[in-house]
Amino acid sequence: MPETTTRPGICRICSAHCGVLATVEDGQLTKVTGDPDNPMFRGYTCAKGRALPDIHNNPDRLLHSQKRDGDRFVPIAAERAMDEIAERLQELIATHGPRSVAMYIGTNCLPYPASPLTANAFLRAIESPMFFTANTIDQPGKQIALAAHGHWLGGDVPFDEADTWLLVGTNPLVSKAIGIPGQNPGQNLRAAIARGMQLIVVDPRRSQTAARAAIHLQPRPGEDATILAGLINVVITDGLCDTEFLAENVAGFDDLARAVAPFTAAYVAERADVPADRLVEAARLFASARSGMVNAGTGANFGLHGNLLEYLCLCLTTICGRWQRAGERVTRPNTLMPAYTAKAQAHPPYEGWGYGEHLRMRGLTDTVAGMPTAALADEILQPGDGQVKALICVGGNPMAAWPDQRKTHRALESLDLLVTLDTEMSLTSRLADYVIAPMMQMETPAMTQGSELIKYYASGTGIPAAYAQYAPRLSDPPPGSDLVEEWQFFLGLARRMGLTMFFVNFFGGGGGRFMESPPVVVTMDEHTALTTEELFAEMCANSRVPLDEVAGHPHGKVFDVDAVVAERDADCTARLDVGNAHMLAELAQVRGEDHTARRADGDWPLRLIPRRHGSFMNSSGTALAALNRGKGYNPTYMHPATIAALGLSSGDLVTVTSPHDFIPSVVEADESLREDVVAMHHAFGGLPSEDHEVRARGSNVGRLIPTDVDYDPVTGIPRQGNIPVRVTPRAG
Ligand SMILES: Nc1nc2c(c(=O)[nH]1)N[C@H]1C(S)=C(S)[C@@H](COP(=O)(O)OP(=O)(O)OC[C@H]3O[C@@H](n4cnc5c(=O)[nH]c(N)nc54)[C@H](O)[C@@H]3O)O[C@H]1N2
Ligand SMILES: Nc1nc2c(c(=O)[nH]1)N[C@H]1C(S)=C(S)[C@@H](COP(=O)(O)OP(=O)(O)OC[C@H]3O[C@@H](n4cnc5c(=O)[nH]c(N)nc54)[C@H](O)[C@@H]3O)O[C@H]1N2
Ligand code: SF4
Ligand SMILES: [Mo]
Repeated sequence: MPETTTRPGICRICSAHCGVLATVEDGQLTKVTGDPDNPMFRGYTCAKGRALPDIHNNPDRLLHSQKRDGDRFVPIAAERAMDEIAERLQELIATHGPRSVAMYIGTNCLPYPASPLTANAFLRAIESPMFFTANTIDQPGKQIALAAHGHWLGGDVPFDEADTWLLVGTNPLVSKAIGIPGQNPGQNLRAAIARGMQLIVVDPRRSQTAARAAIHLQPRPGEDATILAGLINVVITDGLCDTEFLAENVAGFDDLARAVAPFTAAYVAERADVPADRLVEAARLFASARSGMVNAGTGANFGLHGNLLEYLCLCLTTICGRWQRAGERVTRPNTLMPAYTAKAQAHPPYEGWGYGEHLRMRGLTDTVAGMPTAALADEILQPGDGQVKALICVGGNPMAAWPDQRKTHRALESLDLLVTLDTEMSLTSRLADYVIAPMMQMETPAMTQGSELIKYYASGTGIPAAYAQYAPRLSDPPPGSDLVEEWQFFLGLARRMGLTMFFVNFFGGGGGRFMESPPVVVTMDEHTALTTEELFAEMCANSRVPLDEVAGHPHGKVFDVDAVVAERDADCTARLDVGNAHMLAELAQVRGEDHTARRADGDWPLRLIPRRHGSFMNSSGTALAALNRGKGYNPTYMHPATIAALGLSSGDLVTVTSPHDFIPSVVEADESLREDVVAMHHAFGGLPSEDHEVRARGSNVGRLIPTDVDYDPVTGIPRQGNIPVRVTPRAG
């Protein structure tokens, strides 16, 4: 008789970290469903979570690490691969110095909290500053803006009590990422609307979220900073600010008021192509409500000026006084993170960029958002002192996700050593010298600490309750496989290289900055013999609720944490800054742009914008039949009128051309879009030589994006949205 068990687990494909039920037969995961006994999710999952058995048992999954042998790959024992990689790294460091070794952490570190931290400890142990993450090609403006504005130590206002909310270029019903709490966002929004919440959404597409809004502004893409400045201007001129909050806690208000004054409703309406009266109505609705915040997503961040846009979102929240006050409950109390005292006061602005390691191009530096990933390909390609010769990629897919795919291709091919840690032969792994096959999801222990942590990096994220869950390993690695846990791979390298690593929990800007208790430091050297379970225990050593206690509630628990925002310290003089000179100078620059000239460009009549797919997490799952249901490509969504005007039909093959490059694609009608906009999901497609497979695997949006033409001078993020394009018929 096969042994079958069904136990609670945690899906960690996205940051929602849904509590699920996992059925395991003879060690193998066979079914994942929602967990009705989980108090936070109450049975909720999405298609991706329910596909976890197909993801684990995917026939394309790597069961052994791989080593390049000419044009093909041969299996290699993980321990042997570590021997060889350690030796190659030592040679490179001896010849070219530690800076020649870079690390890139992608989205699939999220499921494994120890993985990015150990990767970071390893890089510090070899004394290389070249630690990059997907964050700087995501929304680095969030951390840059927080540095310029400061943090409110009382935390966010709760979504479940607010009567309005403003969402700009984000679609949390699908992405679960921000604004509407991602723990069953559909239910959270339904309950809010039933309670009377008036949602305001700014999106060039009538997204699933926009369709539920009381006011949907459907502007030209890339005008979000303009729109936010316009909204702030209305709030100020209508006298709708929280003057008491401003007087006590805010600096720079007069500068802000002066800077937004030229953004009159008429100007913004004409420039962004939204009705002026709706803009004014949105501002009044937002500011005269009792409670509610502003959150922006990738759509708004990708159109250049992401730092400014995020800063203006904070400014609008702040001038309306929309932060939790003394005596109110703490919206996101820590549970598996250390307890802290939320206070009704500002943490002052701090240095956000311009320090630390300097890149060799475009004047870029380290920042609170991390190192500028959009320049890493250049760091690999540009000869000279400090050139990057080796890259270790953990749970990321540069060939699918980085801007300028052709440049990325040249860069990765020119490396002396490319190592990926990936569950399959991803596009990037196909260029690697070694591919390390890791254990995945249910084969490793899980906890919700990471999902708690993200609130420090962006308001509107994180778990909105004292909720935590721990799940042990639920399934076995596939029979006959040789898989490592990612953090153990780095420990294996360190051991071979004679390094001592200092593993630090909550390193970096957001997390570390606000911890009252010192961060957990675990020293790892050749004598370290830890299990992941033991490492998790260390990581939770100073948690508010002990990990053991959390583990005693296998379905997860909302703990009875009575956290209330404290009064401000008597000696506190800190203020939030809404008049940051850098940001307001950028706003003046935006106002000075000749936007009509930019728009009336006959060569590029359309703008390409990003959007997430409900069934895939970026490139993950796109090739899996259980998720793509026979449609493994990313179409070019266009309004039917635009398709007709171009003499095309839905399903036609087209070429999408930007000023930088071109890709093939397949047209698909989508009435939810503006007629001057097309939308595509990113992280699809093959290598540049595989365009003929467009109907099977789609094409790569990143190829249309140059990294050195339109980019943010602080974070290096290029214009990844609002991309000027034209769409033309293509034979074949
Ligand atoms: N044009 C354009 N570019 C973009 C974006 C966009 O919208 N448009 N979005 C940007 C954003 S927001 C982000 S976050 C980045 C994403 O950039 P990346 O994180 O680099 O890309 P992903 O596709 O998420 O890479 C995930 C990789 O993890 C692998 N994987 C899956 N499961 C596991 C696992 O359990 N363990 C390990 N080790 N690996 C696993 C997958 O096979 C895949 O290769 O892309 C950015 N680039
Ligand atoms: N199902 C699923 N969930 C995911 C992911 C996934 O791939 N699939 N990826 C995860 C990752 S890495 C991230 S970073 C988050 C991202 O989460 P979100 O930022 O919420 O991403 P989207 O769901 O694409 O929503 C972006 C919205 O911006 C709109 N938009 C595009 N251009 C503009 C513009 O110029 N201005 C404005 N105002 N709006 C614009 C698009 O139409 C779209 O509706 O999602 C995460 N969750
Ligand atoms: S919403 Fe995210 S965490 Fe929840 S089941 Fe879907 S992919 Fe997994
Ligand atoms: Mo992302």
